[in-house]
Amino acid sequence: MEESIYGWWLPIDISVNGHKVDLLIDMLHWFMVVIFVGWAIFFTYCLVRFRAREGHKASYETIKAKPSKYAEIFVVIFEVVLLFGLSIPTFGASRTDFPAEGDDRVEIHVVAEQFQWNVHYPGADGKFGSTSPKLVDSENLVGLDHSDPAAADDFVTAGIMHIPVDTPVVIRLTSKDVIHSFFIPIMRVKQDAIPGMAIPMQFEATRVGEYSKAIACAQLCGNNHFTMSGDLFVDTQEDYDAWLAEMASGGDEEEEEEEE
Ligand SMILES: [Cu+2]
Repeated sequence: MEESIYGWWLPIDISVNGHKVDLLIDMLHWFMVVIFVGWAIFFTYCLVRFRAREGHKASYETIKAKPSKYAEIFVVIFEVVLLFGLSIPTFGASRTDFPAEGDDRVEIHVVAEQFQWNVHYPGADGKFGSTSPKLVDSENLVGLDHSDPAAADDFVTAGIMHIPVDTPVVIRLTSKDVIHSFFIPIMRVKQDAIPGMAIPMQFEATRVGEYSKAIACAQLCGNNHFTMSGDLFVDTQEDYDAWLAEMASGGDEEEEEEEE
């Protein structure tokens, strides 16, 4: 919590794929700077060069010069390179190339509600207990079915997410009520949480730390939308295992959890 995660430019990046997103953002902004400055100079030049003067008559012929054609071809090529060279591969890396089940990965279910992120962990057995909307109440935040043996060691935190460092994390995201958007700027990931859909997303943290309010809701979801944040803890594998064990055995008071 010591470290400020938002600087004057982009937030700190502690994810494996984040630098590609940053490269795209940087390139697009520099491209816009070049175009803006270029057009501003050309516009100013035209205002002076073609101002109304005695003895000059306006011509409505379009320009035949080559430079404008070259500039347009350059813009098209640049945008094709951005799209196929950077955007689509980046999107693919973070949205479609999921680590297979059984691989070294951590799976966590996130259930959004007004105005809180409920984070459901499968416990030591690695199996998520079944859930049902009918079982949701103020105690049972995700509607865990306690008659399911797989649910016995499951636990749920509210607004607190622990993940291990250097391990792919797969989130299955859904919502209890309205559309929310699970946004972790320092991981460069954002995904809408939609009622009735379980949407997978993934990221991998590269740096251990406690990141206060690192999880935000990026979809205006009601009056207290602005309070809908969560703390992210990126732990070493040992710390993560210790936290899981602690939570499975009842946890501490600060963190809400489900017990049988
Ligand atoms: Cu929200």
